[in-house]
Amino acid sequence: MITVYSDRHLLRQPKTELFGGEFIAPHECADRARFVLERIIATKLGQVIEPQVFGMEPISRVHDAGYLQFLEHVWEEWTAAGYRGEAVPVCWPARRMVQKIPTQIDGKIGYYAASAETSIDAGTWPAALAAVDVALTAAQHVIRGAHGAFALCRPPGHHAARDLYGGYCFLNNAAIAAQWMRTQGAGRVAVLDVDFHHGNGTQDIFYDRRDVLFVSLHGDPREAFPYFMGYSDELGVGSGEGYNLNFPLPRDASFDVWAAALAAGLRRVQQFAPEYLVVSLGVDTFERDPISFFKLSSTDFSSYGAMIGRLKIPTLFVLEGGYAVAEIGLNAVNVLSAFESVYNAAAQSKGVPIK
Ligand code: SP5
Ligand code: ZN
Repeated sequence: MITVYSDRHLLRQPKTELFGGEFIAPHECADRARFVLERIIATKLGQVIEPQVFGMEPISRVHDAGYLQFLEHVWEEWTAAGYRGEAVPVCWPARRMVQKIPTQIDGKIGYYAASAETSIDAGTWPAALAAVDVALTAAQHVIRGAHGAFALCRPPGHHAARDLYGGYCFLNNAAIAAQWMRTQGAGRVAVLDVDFHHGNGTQDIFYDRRDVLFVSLHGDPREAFPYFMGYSDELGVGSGEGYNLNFPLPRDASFDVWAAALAAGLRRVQQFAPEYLVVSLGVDTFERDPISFFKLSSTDFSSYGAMIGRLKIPTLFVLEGGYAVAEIGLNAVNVLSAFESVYNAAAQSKGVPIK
């Protein structure tokens, strides 16, 4: 399987993450991408290529124009205000308050932030743009006939909504890629989100649509970030009703419980019969992840990669979370290799040529 990767993720190197009332070293760090890349090379998963540049058009189809202007200029406005630290919101348009966009940067950042752990630094915007190019380049490989492709994205994207950042995410790489597949002619695209956290951004973006199915397995929002979305009664709205499917799972859910939910989600995907599948691949479901509470072992990642491969739907994998940095490469690549070997075995037995 081909991997798309860009060094430009190194432009985002925030020093802080607000956690438990302290500014700590961020969980979402550059080493994550380095360890995944090293594992891909060590296991010879396949070629690693640079992204092409796609520009703003595919991004504008998913994100709000004012939000994109904000992200592009937040750092210069923050530093122009005289602040010496990284950009962090302290004030939000909470319940019953007015949803107008302030002109001052503290007001603006509060308007566009969904959470405060995600510090913004000087290189955040160019890094986020590069991550989108990584996702779109990998999507292009799938559109051109690859069974699978891996977008080694950093920063991640699934918490970014149309006009909200947070949860370490700014631009929704997976949603932008799924929309681009539609723009390029695919009738139906499914997004399967296996990150520990609910993909609130992706759900928000496609909530009123029936052309993009969203299925997410995640920690119960009563107990886990993003807390305010991800319940099982969120089914979609308008013509999108029935095209959003959430599996909130309890603390310490075993792999058997998790895999049963995945099997149910995959049955819905099969019934939907999309041209392409986009997997938001977070590996923070791992038993030793520092901020999550599922209990998957490294071999469980192979098991579920095989389950996804048995669908035989051309699949774009987009990296999301995963904060047990030493094992992030093992766990992510276990999913990809198992997907690939099962997909190829299934294709061979049907006499379909292997790409
Ligand atoms: C992409 C992704 O995985 N984003 C995750 C963002 C999580 N941000 C909030 C973290 C709060 C963690 N609280 C954990 C308590 C552990 N005892
Ligand atoms: Zn996550």
